[in-house]
Amino acid sequence: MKDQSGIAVLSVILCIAIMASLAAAVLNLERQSHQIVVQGRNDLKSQSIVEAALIQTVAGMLERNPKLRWKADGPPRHLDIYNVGVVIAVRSENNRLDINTATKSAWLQTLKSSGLSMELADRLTDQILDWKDENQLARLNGAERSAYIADDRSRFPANRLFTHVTELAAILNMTPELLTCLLPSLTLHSGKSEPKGSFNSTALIKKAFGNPKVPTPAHVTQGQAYSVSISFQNESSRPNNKVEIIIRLTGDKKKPFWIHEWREARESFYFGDQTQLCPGLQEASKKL
Ligand SMILES: [Ca+2]
Repeated sequence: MKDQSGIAVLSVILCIAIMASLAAAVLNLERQSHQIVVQGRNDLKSQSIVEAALIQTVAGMLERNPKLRWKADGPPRHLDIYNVGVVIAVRSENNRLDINTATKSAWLQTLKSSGLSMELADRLTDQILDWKDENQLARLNGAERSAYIADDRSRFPANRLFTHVTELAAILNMTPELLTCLLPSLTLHSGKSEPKGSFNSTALIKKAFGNPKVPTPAHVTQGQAYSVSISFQNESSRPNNKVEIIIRLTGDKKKPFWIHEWREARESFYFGDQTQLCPGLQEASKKL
């Protein structure tokens, strides 16, 4: 009995230590890199709910018992945190197109599926690839610095990897309508050559890369990036609180995860309507 109770106490202490390290990681990272949260979230209760939800989510993803461990890409979870109902969805960033590592064919497939003609999809793909490759040699349908100068642009191809998905706005033939359509399907964090179409993918990714009809929860993997979307209603604050946090599980016990991005509702791409394929885009694409 003594041994068993000793193991139980040790287990509790270990659990508390993990939770404390997760909490410290969240607070540290938030202080370091999320001024927007500090500026925009004056409601301390809402902030506490988001932090608690994130800690519970990561703790669930790191749960030692495989049967209890949280999976990704399944139905959303409903938790009660500080007497507030919170909905949490964990999605693999592999469900999105990585704008730095996607192949030409993956871009073409995505852009064609968004409703662009083959010709327009081909042009934009070459322009996107020209923007991020190191050289100044324009591809067949692409554009380098001289094309931007001829179009009176003040921003020119960076000739390096993208640093944020919204950087695509500066591409020569990108339109705000097309970018709005694409953003929920894009990432910087999968490192894959093409996305995986899962039940939780956007309508665009499903159309381009597979269209599963039922949720297929997947085991989480150390080293991979995940989107954690958290939404809840807190009576004492704004009617709808929505936050999307992109994290990466590190496999390091001292720093179990990193936060890549922390998006408030207005800039979170996962809270838009993802069941529709870019309404109105056909009209917008005629301007290209
Ligand atoms: Ca280039």
